[in-house]
Amino acid sequence: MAYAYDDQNIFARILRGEIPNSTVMETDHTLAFNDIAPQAPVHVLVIPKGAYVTLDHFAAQASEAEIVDFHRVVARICADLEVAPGMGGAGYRVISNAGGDGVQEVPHYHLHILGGRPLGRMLA
Ligand code: DGP
Repeated sequence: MAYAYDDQNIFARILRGEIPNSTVMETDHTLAFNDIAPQAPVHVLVIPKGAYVTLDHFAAQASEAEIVDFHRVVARICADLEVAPGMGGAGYRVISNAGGDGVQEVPHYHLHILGGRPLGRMLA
């Protein structure tokens, strides 16, 4: 089985500059931008620039440079937006939806960073 990447998905179009976005941070390998329908005061989407569908696809096939860069961007955003507990923030939640059961709307790997309010329990 191979991962099938649809290069017409919305985030691929954002990466090509075909659709505007509210960029929070950009590096050689990673782009982070505000979610169009924020669920919390901080709701940032972090995406690799490479063509990966899900977290497992990214983790299995991205280079170490891409994987490290992606997570460093997550850390810098959590610090910059003052949600990182280790940096004096009150906390955050990271979500990655995958596939049909995960209700993934956009088939380009992304992490949601949510914060800026108490997020409640997600798992019982
Ligand atoms: P999901 O694939 O279910 O993890 O969620 C996709 C998220 O992407 C959802 O929270 C809404 C957001 N989104 C969809 N289209 C756009 C867009 O064109 N711009 C931005 N900034 N966010 C989008």
